[in-house]
Amino acid sequence: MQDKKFYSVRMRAAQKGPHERGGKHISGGEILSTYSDLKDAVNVLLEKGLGHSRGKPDFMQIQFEAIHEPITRIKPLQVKTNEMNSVEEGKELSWKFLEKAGIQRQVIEKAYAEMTKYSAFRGAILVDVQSGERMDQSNDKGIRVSRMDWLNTNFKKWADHYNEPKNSRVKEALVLATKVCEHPATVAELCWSDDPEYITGYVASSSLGYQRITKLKEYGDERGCRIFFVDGLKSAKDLNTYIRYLEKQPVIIQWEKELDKF
Ligand code: WAQ
Ligand code: MG
Repeated sequence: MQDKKFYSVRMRAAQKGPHERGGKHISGGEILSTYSDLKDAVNVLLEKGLGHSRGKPDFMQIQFEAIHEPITRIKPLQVKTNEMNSVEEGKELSWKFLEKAGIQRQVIEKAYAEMTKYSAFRGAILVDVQSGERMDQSNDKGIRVSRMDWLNTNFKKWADHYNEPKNSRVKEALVLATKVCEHPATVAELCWSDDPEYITGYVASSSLGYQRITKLKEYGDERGCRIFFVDGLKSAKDLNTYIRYLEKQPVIIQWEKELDKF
């Protein structure tokens, strides 16, 4: 069967002017939509940006474009929730997971020490697991992963089956982590929100799955984190191919109960 045509719909919102003129990042979002659902998709993103805990935006851009590349379908990462008593405990567990994924302690230490520099970005930064150095040259933007989604009916079936939260935040984060970890150059991802009231974060990798950690920052803290630890990107060409995958490769997450048994 031939795929329906999909459109990539993207939003970014900022305060005190657009991002490129120094405005504060408020919210961003990405959806894959059919033509007939475009109105809803734009509306969902509009509402996401308007009612945000980081503040009222005075700049917003919403755009859509047709996707011509074939869409890859991938299974969601396995989810586990780790209940924490404190942020310290949460941070410690995130270290353990990153080490388990094969990242050396000094690289994790450097990433943690430097991450406040990146905590107002609207995208993610790439860190080389060999050198601990940042690899992308996106300045103060970060790399924004796009063109991925999970059709709601399939997501709800999955959430019912595993008794996982059905909110769009968990869905969006799991979609992003699944896309990012599918690429062989990704060793692991470390993430927590820049929304002041949301303190659950995660470490994800193809072998660890999506490990939710219920306390990774203090309430009220607006500093977010999104780091992709990468390996094997030996040339500028490799790096560009990886970034192109993150930004442009269309991916739909699809869970099939029948397939899950094997
Ligand atoms: N691509 C790259 N980086 C992104 C993207 C994207 N599409 N979206 C967000 N970021 C970066 C950006 O720097 C944000 O500041 C930071 O991540 C946090 O984004 O309970 O809500 O959307 O399982 O605030 C994780 C836990 C929640 C969910 C993460 O992130 C759960 C979250 P936010
Ligand atoms: Mg946010």
